Amino acid sequence: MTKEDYLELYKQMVIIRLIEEKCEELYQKSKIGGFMHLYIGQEAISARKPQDNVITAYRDHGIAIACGMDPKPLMAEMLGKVTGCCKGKGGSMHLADINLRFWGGHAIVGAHLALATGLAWADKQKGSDGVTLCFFGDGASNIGYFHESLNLAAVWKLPVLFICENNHYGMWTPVEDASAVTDIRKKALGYDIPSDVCDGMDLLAVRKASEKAIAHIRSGKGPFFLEVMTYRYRGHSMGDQRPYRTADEIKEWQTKDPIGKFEPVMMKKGITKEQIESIHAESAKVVEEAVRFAEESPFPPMEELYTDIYVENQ
Ligand SMILES: Cc1ncc(C[n+]2csc(CCOP(=O)(O)OP(=O)(O)O)c2C)c(N)n1
Ligand SMILES: [Mg+2]
Repeated sequence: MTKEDYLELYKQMVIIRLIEEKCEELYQKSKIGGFMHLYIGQEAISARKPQDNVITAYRDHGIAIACGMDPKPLMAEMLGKVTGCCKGKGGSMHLADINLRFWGGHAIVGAHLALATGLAWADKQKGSDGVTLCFFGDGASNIGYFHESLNLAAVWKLPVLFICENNHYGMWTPVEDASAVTDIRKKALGYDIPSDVCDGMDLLAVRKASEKAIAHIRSGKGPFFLEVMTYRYRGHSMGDQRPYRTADEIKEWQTKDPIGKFEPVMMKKGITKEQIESIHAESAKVVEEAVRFAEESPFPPMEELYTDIYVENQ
């Protein structure tokens, strides 16, 4: 990777972090409604160049940015405004933009794995060399859809990368209390899907592992399973006071912060402290402008209640 790649990916992580901190603030001021799940701590996983189909669960803000979504329609969607990526009707858990091949955040745990399998099947039918990147949590691996999707993807050798973001908890429940195996990738063995594991707090480690996995899939060998070890600093969703984990545990993970950890790596590559500081200043401006855009945008008109419900036959 070039110096420019490092700068671009770093900026992506910083923007995600700042957007999440801003969303937290706006939620506390009741400007954002509904459920909201923050990605803080998991930025290194989604930070990558836009490519292929991407689909994820409700913890989707960072992944939307990594797919190339402009912070303005993202923030407008958070505030329920008509200029949002889903005209303000999706909200935090349902960001989507199919023009970016970002097939959205999904609130039903595990359900989107079946959609990912369908997207990959469509690519295979069309003879395209597209790959579907499907992000989901450790908790989702206990759901029936997970097993059905892995099975069919393996039987039909579909081009799908299952990326399990193992942040060690499903809501308040630690992995070991909900899953018979704590190395989630072992579940892929049951479907003869090859797998790998990497450090999700390390941007370069995630890139290396995902590039290897994607090359495997693109060569026509069928699905791959990547388990990414990570941690969310905030609660499961807003209002979660985190009584189920200690302050020391959170602090320990914060010493491995994906943004902080990447700075010395950038400096070794010849990037200066001033360049890093200017990325922070530029990103803060981008987020500020996105919030202003969202706040100044109108709410959708009442007629919007009746649109985008059914797809017209074409
Ligand atoms: C089918 C279904 N069951 C239960 C829920 C409630 N629920 C929402 S998030 C969640 C935990 C999922 O944890 P994980 O897959 O590890 O994702 P994370 O939130 O850690 O990113 C649960 C049980 C749901 N949304 N859908
Ligand atoms: Mg989890």
